[in-house]
Amino acid sequence: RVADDVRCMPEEKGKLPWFPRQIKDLDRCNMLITKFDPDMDHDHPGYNDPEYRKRRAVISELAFRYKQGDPLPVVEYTAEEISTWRQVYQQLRSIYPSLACKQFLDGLQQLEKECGYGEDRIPQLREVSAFLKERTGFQLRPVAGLLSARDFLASLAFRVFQCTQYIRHSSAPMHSPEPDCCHELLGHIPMLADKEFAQFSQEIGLASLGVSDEDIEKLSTLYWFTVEFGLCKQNGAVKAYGAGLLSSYGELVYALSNEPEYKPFAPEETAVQPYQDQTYQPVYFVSESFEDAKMKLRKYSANIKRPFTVRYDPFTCSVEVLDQP
Ligand code: TIH
Ligand code: FE2
Repeated sequence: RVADDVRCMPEEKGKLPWFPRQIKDLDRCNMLITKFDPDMDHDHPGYNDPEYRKRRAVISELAFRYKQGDPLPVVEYTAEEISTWRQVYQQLRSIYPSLACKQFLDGLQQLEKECGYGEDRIPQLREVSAFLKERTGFQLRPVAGLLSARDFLASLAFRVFQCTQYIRHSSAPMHSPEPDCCHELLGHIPMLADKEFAQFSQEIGLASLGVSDEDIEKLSTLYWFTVEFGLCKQNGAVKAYGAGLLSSYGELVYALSNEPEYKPFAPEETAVQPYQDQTYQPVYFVSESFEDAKMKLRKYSANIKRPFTVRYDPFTCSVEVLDQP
């Protein structure tokens, strides 16, 4: 733990913040944010449910023990957990065709056909990771809860997606302020099966390596308004591609109603837009297309001050650092 604390100290003058160079280094990218934890947050629907908290602790332990390259842990879900999943799946599945973007619907259809997705069981990270690896090279690793932005973004640089494995409390299936397996499996995974979106995600990750805390804040805000809560135009209609929308029945319906404000996606402005992490967003950003979002993000990233450039080497799963002073 001491090493971690030192690593997270505010950057010393002139020294680059540490960042992972090899996929193995992701074992050190594990700084959790506990603000939505059921043991810490009195408003969490599981705060007064000791059984739920015990279950969370068991599943967290699996993530704490995980090392890069280990087989992904398998969780045997209880009947109550599967019933929460069923409710979430049924509700969302019925509105996806009219509200989700095409890439998402394609990904979900493949997962239903080839990866055991359906309302009767919660898919295991192990099988989903193998599925993604074949599609876009993304792989999963288990995480015990909400990660710090720096660590979460760094893993994307390696096409590694850190996934929670517990499920939301049964009393609140329509929205959760913290990630859970419904959010990962329904929100993120279908999108990560799309090549263009996978590349977009990795590029945000690569842009984050070794940048200042201030730039991490901006990149994580960009991530928030795209990967988590992004909307895009398709055939003249606005559709959802953000995982935070695609895993929350309540917010998906709200986001595509005429209640919230829409703004065009423009990285310089989007990066400094204050955001809401307790409940629904008051404002969403709409991209013309993924291609457009990717181009704009690339332009934005190229302007972040960093005394070196990075390149990902897929043969060794490592980041090469070029032109370092
Ligand atoms: N609000 C999402 C849901 O209910 O599934 C979960 C999260 C999105 C972004 C952060 S947590
Ligand atoms: Fe997420």
